[in-house]
Amino acid sequence: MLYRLAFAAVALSAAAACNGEDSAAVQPIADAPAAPAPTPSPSPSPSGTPVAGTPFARAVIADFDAPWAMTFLPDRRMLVTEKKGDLLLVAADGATRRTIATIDVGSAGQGGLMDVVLAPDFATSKRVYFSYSAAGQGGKGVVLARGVLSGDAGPERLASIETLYRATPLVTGDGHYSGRIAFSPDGQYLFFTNGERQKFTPAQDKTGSLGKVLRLTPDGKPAANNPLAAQGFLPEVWSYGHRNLLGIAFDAQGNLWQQEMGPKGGDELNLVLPGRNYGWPNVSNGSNYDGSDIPDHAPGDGYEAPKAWWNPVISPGGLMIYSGDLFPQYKGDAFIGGLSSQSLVRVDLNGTNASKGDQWSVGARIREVEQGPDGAIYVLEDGGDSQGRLLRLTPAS
Ligand SMILES: [Ca+2]
Ligand SMILES: [Ca+2]
Repeated sequence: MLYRLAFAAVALSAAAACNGEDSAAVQPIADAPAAPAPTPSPSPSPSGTPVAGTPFARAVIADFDAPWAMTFLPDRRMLVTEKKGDLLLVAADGATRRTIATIDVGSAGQGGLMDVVLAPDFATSKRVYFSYSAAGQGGKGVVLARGVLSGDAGPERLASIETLYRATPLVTGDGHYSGRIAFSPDGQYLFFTNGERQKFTPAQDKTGSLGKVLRLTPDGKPAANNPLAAQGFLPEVWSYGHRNLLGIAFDAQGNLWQQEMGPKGGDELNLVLPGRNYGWPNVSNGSNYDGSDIPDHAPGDGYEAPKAWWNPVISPGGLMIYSGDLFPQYKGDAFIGGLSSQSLVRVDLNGTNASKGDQWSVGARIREVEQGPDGAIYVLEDGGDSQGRLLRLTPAS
């Protein structure tokens, strides 16, 4: 029960009923009281410090300047994005790093260099996909791009960078870009999230990509036979009625899951089904920031309801579905990084259903959750506009 009490304290003190995407309040994780000397263990290493109230031991791997996302290379090195535009190639132990690309991003507000994922055929293609915010005529929008990790002629760098897709329309402001990327298990499709840019109604607008999940080819073109084109939507749209989608991932059964930030309350974990309308801004289990009500999701309203939702909010910042062996009890579960809630959240996935599991207070805004090749859980602290750490979580005992 300790973690529940700890979380309750955080929720009360941090007014966590509002989503904290805009908040820059950052508290580093305090080191736990002096731990006994670590007993040698063959794997994994390094051993960590127990985190009170959680089943985890924590090792600090590295820190970064406002990190946003990460992924692992087959050789266990890591790619990490920093919001201001640097893409870093980081040694597996975190000790060394190299900037392999600097992207010209509009890093104001929530904009910046955002997600990074490997191509399904990375072993041969060396392709790396990423997203960022960029300005153009009429405003700003999220962009999908890719490059090739090249080290043939000296130090590794990201070469042959090409823009694949640009959200439309460009609008003012610096919020709710989303920009998360997931490939389908067969590698044929790229799912790309476009947030509604804090403009509400674009999520229901057929003529734009905002507030949508898109299904693209790996070249960034609309995939064939998407479900809403016949109804007049853009041909790349897979589902709509979304708000700010900061996590998207497939589970081992091939189900696609997506998390999004609700307004004042109403954060959602959704099962993404083709052609469905997820309701924003017409329905939400939260309410508007000005206090006005929004009708809740309700049976028969025509909108796809979330499989799990949160009030007070957790401010979901990153999504990972665990498939490793280091935490056998969590295999198949979803892990969500909480921003304003400063927590790591676990959700039980059972087929196409989900139920809330644990919410561990960790004392820092969590932007990204990733599974390591060793089965450890890696989290990136958000850092606001300053330093955020990469932490490696292993079983506490
Ligand atoms: Ca990632
Ligand atoms: Ca919804």
